Amino acid sequence: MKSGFGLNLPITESYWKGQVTMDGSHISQPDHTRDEDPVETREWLESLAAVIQESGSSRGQFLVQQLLGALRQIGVVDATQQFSAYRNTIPLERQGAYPGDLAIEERITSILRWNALAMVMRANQAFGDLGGHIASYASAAEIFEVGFNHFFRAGSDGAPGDLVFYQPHSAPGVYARAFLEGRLSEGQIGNYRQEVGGNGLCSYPHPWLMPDFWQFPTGSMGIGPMSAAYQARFLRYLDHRGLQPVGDRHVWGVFGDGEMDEPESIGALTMAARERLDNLTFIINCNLQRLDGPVRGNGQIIQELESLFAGAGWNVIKVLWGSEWDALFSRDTNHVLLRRFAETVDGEYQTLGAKDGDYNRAKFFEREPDSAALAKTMSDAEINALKRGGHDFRKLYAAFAAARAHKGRPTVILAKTKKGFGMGNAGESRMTAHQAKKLDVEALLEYRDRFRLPLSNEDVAALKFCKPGEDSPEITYLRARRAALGGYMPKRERNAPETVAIPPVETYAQFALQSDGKEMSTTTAAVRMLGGLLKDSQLGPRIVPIVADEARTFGMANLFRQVGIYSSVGQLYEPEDAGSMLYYREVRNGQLLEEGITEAGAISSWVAAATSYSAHGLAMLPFYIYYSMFGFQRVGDLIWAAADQRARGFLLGATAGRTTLGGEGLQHQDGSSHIVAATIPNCRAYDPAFACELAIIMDAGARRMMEQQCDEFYYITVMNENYAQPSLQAGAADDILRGLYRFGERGEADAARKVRLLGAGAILREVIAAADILFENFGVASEIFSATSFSELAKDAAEVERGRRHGAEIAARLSHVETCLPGKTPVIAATDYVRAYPQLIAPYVEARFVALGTDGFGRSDSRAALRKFFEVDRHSIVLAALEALAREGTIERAVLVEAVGRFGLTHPAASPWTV
Ligand SMILES: Cc1ncc(C[n+]2csc(CCOP(=O)(O)OP(=O)(O)O)c2C)c(N)n1
Ligand SMILES: [Mg+2]
Repeated sequence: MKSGFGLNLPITESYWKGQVTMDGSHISQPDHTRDEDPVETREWLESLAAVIQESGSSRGQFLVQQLLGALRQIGVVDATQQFSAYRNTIPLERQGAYPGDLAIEERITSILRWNALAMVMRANQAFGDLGGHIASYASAAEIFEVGFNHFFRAGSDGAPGDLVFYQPHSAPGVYARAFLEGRLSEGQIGNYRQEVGGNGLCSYPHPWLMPDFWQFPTGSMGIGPMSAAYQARFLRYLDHRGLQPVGDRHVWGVFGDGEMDEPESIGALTMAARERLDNLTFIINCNLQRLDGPVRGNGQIIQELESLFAGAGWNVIKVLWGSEWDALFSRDTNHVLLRRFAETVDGEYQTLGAKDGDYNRAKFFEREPDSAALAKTMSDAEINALKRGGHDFRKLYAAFAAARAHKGRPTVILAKTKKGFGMGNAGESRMTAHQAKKLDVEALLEYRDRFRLPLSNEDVAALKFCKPGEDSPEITYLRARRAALGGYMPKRERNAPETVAIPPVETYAQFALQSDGKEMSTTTAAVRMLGGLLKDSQLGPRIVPIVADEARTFGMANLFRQVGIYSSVGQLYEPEDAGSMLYYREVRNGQLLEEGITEAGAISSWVAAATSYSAHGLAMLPFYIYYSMFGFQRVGDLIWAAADQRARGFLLGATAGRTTLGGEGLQHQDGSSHIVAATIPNCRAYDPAFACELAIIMDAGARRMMEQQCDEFYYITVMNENYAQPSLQAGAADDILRGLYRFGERGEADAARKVRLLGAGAILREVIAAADILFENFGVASEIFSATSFSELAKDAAEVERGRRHGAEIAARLSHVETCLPGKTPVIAATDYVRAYPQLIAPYVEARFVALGTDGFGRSDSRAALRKFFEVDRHSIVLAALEALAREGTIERAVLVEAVGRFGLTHPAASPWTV
């Protein structure tokens, strides 16, 4: 195995022989990988090498393809994963010249590294429990700097720029840069992770906390990669719809190699490739480590990721070795280095990374005579100075440039780095690197020397921030580079330059406001209103309807025809239902985003649209309609991040409620989404019973988000139960928005036997029926309220209560709960959600408060059976009211017993939440 391997074959001998798998393990070889005739094998390999020498590598590849094709034809399937040799994808010959000033960029990077480190250490010296990370940015500094100095373009003159997703725990490095740029003060970076006083910096990118700075929340691993992919797609969507040209705007995302284990990280890879998103580049910081230890100690994460991304259809560029290795590679005529690399698992690379040149010579180079010979002329210091590619500006630049130029596919740059690069014994490639938050003075001095920082011993000991003067070459250079790229980043716009007017509610929702008892479901009403809004010449084009393969479920098939389904390639087939009115119409300027069965993908699209006002300077109004159970419960963290990102849009939780979605059973019936929604500060959540309430909420929400540019979003549950819809009552609108309005009454207002009945969503109708029964059978009068939002009520009541403690102005008024429910009249509240939902207002109600709800597992049955089972049906409400009155001493207990008998209400002994 000699002569042939003088060529640059993309694979090593070990791979050919099947001795080493991608995970690096020496597999127990099945028959077809055992070399039964090494002489014959060599002949084949030498022939291939000769062909490549004679006719070039593409001819070689062609022949191999033919051979593979022949194998497949006879049914022999090649099951190995696709990856290339463990070296840089871009060879030295194609690397090109570096356009920057390497010396200055290195100095800047050193200063940034120091300031980032000092920021974390200072915070922890002052308050031991503040946390923060040093090692991640230390590994990513060059990646960020190549981006900042040469690629990341800021928006300027009103034209939006590139979108960059920053690896979250590298935030100190991004702050350090903004400090040099003069955008953050010394006081601010001195207050890293000390935000409460108002002049601090948040731990990770959070637009909520730093609304002029961070654009995208990435702190929860996996959300960044998925959001980046859908952002890149959304740019195309805006372009194809003629709303905003995508131009050469690019989406960049720097993510961790450990982070790629999150399902969300890889959940959109095939979408990005399918949509040919060449405006998208991921840079994976492959420091081979995550928090606890190696990402793949017994394998090779870079090879695994290459195989994964290539398989998904991405362009893969590996940046593994720095320029110091170039000379070694050129001397390595028989590819011993590639063989050694292939045999070295990541756990080993980590150990090598933590040790010095001497150890690397003994444990890496001297394992084979050929590699030992290669390193023979090198000193230990030279071996020590061999850097990984992710720390080499030239290699990274070539990769970024190739990514940017690549057409037709998204690109991933797999950049091999060292975790804690430069931290020496305090963290470099150490198992504990991720958690390292301090270096002792000796290590700091070493750090200073290694990066030649202009700091005295005292400065180092005092963790002084380093900032060259305004006229220094470093600051001048840094400013010039950013000026050439359009300005500083990250930077976030708070609002869209122009607002969008919302049409009067009567223009699209008159049918709901004046429904006169017509039967329909609130889902039907919502879809009809959406259809009307889409027709408005101003707002219509800005609406983004989104579904995750449930449009037909919610009666939205008419939108296929009305606005078309977005498809970047149009429709390449004649749809089966071409003749029908509502045929499945895919079109390049289609408006409906039909995401398929990916709630995570659909919500990511929703976020892209809901934050378009800021990221693209173009306000859009997305409506994502989904099974409510597959929202907060399934993709709750993505919704939390959307809130952080100040999303503005509508989430419509359809087929909502535990008993209203009858047959679907335990996994589909939602009894909890309103509880989760209530925990999100800028989410306004409503559970309207009637279409007219829905119309009022949609109108107000659209106005607040689009006209007043409020950073809030709306969660509305809608049901699939058809029932008679009353018209809007005069004067009810404001109270509908506050969360509670008086819907009606039974009996005299001053009756001795009286209760207040609150119902929400579909259960309001049970409440109304209960009021009739109470009056007709027991002479109990009721006031009936529609509780459109217990969470809105609770927020208001809590504000007033807090105001009273603080003697604030707000204390002069009553909360809406107190206004509607004064005095001692017992309150019975029933919803299609768990009891904890109405109980949100219990502390603010003076009277006895009884909550009925659907705690427990759902199950399949009719609505009536389910309501009886969960005890939210009319008779259960009657019982609850009578029991409350009995406890107050207003009625005799005997009345209760009589009611149980009269309605046959022998409830099973076991409560619904235990079975
Ligand atoms: C969803 C989620 N789970 C866990 C964490 C905690 N966490 C923060 S960083 C980290 C390790 C990240 O490793 P990697 O992605 O390889 O980044 P590196 O620091 O090595 O560059 C973990 C587990 C998180 N932020 N988000
Ligand atoms: Mg890592």
